[in-house]
Amino acid sequence: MSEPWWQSAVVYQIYPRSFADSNGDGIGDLEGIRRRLDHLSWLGVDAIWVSPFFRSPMADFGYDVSDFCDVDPIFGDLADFDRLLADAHARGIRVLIDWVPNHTSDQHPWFIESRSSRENPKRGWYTWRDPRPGGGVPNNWVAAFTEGPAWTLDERTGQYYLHLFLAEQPDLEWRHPEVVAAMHDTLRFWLDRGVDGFRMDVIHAIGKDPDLPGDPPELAATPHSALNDHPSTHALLRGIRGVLEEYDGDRMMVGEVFLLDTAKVATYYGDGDELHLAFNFPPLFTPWRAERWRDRLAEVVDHVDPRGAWPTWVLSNHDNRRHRTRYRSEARARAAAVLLLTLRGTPFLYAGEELGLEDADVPPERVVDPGGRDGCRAPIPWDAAPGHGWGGAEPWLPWPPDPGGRNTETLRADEGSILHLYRRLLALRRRSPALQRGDLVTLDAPEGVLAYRRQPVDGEGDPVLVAVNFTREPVQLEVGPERVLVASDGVGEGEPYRGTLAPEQAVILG
Ligand code: ISL
Ligand code: CA
Repeated sequence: MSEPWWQSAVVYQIYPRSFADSNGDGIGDLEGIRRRLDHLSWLGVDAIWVSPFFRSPMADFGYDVSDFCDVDPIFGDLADFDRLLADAHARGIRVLIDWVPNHTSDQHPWFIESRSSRENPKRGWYTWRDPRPGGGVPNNWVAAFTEGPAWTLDERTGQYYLHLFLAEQPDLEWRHPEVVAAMHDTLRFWLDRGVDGFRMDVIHAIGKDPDLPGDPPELAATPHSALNDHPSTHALLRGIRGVLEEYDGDRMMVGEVFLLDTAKVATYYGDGDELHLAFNFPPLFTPWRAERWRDRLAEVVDHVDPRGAWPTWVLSNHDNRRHRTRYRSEARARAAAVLLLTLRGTPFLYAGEELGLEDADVPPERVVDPGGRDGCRAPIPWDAAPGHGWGGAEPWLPWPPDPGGRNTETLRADEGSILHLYRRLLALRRRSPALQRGDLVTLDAPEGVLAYRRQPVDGEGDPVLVAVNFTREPVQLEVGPERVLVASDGVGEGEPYRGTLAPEQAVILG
């Protein structure tokens, strides 16, 4: 039996506003993505995940959806989506879209109806509660971004509605069977169009404790979305999985489980009947230290592997500072790329990391995101010319640092660039069964070094050895007669390994 495609795939996240603009309005769009597919083919990614492009008032830049089954005009239309999908598929690139099941926009027709009166048939599609006796919010849950209450009073009907994010993002009530049916239909809409699957936004939050118990006082400042872990979500996920299984062709779902605890994240794989993949975010918040990374690997071995589940790895996304910024040097970003692309599991790249982009420095007057996540969403520079491939208008956010040097065109012309390193890593992965699906065995290594062997599972292909020097010193590491397949700094590639790792160098040997 052949293994599912998403286990050996490398997925590339595209934040559509920031990727490529086709009509010169300064905002990226679907046609812009389509025109840049050659870059992704050249790089060698297997799949793209496109962050939301649905109709939206953009209070949370598309994570507030007012129509799950249409494209927002700022991004194009359904025909643009169909063309993007067809052209991606023609290049062998799968397409995942971003499904936002926890909440809608407050401008979604469902919510407009729901809030119109207590008797409205859609009242129960959202979570409405009376004020507490004597007035006040129903519980102490805190919303993300604002750090204010997760409740807003609707004056007209005198009840509060729940929103784990902005007040413009009311939470759907997944205990209501009509919500389940309506949301399943939104999946079918896109599955019918041919998408390969979904990234599912804050999926761990869709089921809530019906009693809405308050969060413990010591966690009262933490957004409830980072704490919600109610058992009812698991049955909901099995229902969602069932919808995907109505379709042929290995459709998949990767869930954003924003619980910073790998043991909890692992439960969302269920018994092979919930998520195919779950994002595990503790590594994304892990500093550049060998011991800390060793712990992260061990947590996956302890909690994900025993379920027969397949891990994921991610270092950057549209919600957090890029790892190039967090790790503060290109040498580390390069070594981190070797790590990310050689661990056991499915790696997720965030557009621009292959260019070694840093977050933009966004002056206060240009900050537009209520969560302050603008820096990592800076536009991708495509060439060295002043508009960097974005046509005329000033893009919606400032450029990242050094767009004249750090752009796709300039780095493609430089074989020593980080962009070429990513390409060589992807090419090696693609021809190495050990890297794609092999077991991972951690090896003894000097302090500050992480070393592991990737061992082919069924004797298919050769094992490879990976060593990452997290320190600023050269380190001796004896591993027998091996050849350097890839080095993060390019030094010595194709030559025999000499037994020394340069400072902050990572190598793949085989
Ligand atoms: O963004 C965060 C911290 O800066 C996270 O806590 C984030 O709220 C969490 O990862 C959930 O994120 C997802 O849902 C949000 C949306 O704003 C994010 O962009 C999305 O990735 C609400 O839909
Ligand atoms: Ca545009």
